[in-house]
Amino acid sequence: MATKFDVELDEKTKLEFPKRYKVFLLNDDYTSMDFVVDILIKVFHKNYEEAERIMLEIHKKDKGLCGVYTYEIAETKISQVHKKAKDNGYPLKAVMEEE
Ligand code: TYC
Repeated sequence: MATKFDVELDEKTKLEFPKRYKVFLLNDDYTSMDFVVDILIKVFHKNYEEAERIMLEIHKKDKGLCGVYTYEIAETKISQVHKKAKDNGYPLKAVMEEE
């Protein structure tokens, strides 16, 4: 049975869902298709078919959705992409947008 105490507790413990952020890869003229597929598999946990589909979508439409995450996870994915790209001499870029 709800009491005055229960109502006050509910107001104080109101929970908000964390905001979610879409992470996109951007097209460029220099990064190899195989490298982008590899990034989609290793960083974004896509299977080969899905990774190839997303890579071709980016290649044709200039950007493609790779996943939706909380802010810190999105930021980590972007850092991982930029580090792997830099280590391999590619200019591949990832960006995030609030959902
Ligand atoms: N456009 C690149 C090429 O022709 C391939 C590519 C796809 C690059 C997706 C970046 O996010 C990207 N080699």
